[in-house]
Amino acid sequence: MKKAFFCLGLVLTTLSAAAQETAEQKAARMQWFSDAKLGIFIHYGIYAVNGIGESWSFHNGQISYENYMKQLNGFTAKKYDPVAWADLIAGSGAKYTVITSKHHDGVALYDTKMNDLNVVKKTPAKRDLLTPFYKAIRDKGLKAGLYFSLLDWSHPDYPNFLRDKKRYDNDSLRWNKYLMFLNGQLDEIATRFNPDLWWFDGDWEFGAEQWKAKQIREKLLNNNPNTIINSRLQGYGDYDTPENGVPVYRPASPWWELCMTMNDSWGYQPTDNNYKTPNQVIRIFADCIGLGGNLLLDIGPKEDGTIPDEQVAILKKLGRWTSKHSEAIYGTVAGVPREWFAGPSTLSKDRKKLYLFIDSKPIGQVVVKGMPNKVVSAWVVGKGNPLNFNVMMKPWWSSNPGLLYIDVPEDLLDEQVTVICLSLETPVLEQFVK
Ligand code: FHN
Repeated sequence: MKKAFFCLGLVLTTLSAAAQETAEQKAARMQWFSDAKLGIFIHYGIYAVNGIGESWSFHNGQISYENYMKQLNGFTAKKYDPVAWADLIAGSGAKYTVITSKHHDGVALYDTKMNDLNVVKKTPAKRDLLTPFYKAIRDKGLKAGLYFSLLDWSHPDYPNFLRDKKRYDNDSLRWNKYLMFLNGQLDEIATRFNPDLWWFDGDWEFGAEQWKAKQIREKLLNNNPNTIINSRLQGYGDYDTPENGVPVYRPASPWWELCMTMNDSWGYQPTDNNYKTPNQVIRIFADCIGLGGNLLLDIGPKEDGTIPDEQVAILKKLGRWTSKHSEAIYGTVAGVPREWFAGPSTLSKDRKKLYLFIDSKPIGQVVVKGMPNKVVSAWVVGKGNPLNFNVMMKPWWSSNPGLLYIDVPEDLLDEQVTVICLSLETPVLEQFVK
């Protein structure tokens, strides 16, 4: 009982720095995230043993719970090399990563003290997989995020189990026991890993009141005033998380991140070969940053800790492209309206450099329509070659900005997406930034 009061005390942390944050303070807290642009999501778990759907496969009845959990016996992590993972992630150009600490199946990737359902106690891997990964990621200077499922379909005090089978309805004692368990895990993760970013999931099964979402937020920000929380905390998060659907228009939130699978699966599923091509991934990435967002690109390692070849290949191709075009990517803001340029674009923070992403082979010159800012010079990003340009249809007596034509010789085109930079005499006005 004593323990119960202590834990609830932790949950019900009151007055906090988090609650009093100003818009400027929030913008400062979110700055690294805004600048980072690319993150790598990792769904690593026992579902990789059979190569089936993470958690959902038992919840939806494709496999029995008992057989799903038999995968614990086959989860070896025997070739797990967190330093190699960190190298690959950093090489892709990602500036942060988000790894599953626990998916909806309740199996923790670290040695939680709150129950026995973790890879240390229940699998041949027999070790905490998060600590060495966090070290490797932080050694590389990357930000470290953790995915955590609020719902836990395995926990005996969690109301929901299978799609058509509940454990209970309206039992506040059991629910409070679950909340103590949940908060116990959050406390140990906060203490041991101190994530730069909390990526919650599974909030849809209950409302903010029931989760005590406000208290969770306050607790995590009191623990680390610089941490960031994704949107999936029933209204108490910091940024939006559209999933597997590229926004066409800029989302309402100033901070957002598209989370996206490389094929159609989050975890390792060998039968799913519906991979996006590197070109598609790069173009989607350009769309995201052009609309002021980030891309959180998912990989699903095999049970032994190796990353499927197709996924490695995509990360490497992405890495070549991000490294060549880094000035147009990191630390930029959303670009100019599509009426000006028919493709994604970004702007430097001072809005005096406009980066145009040319994602197909131009027939003739590249055109920018209606931009009032005078161009001082233009070049190919990553190569530096100066480009010729001229303005047409701008009579001296007219305020019409005219048409800006830029020559982009074919031999300067990138094999994926070419980026050109226009250096402007004056900043693009904020009202024009998409
Ligand atoms: O149910 C999960 C799913 O398995 C996966 O983890 C994704 C990643 O964003 N989130 C949930 C669905 O929104």
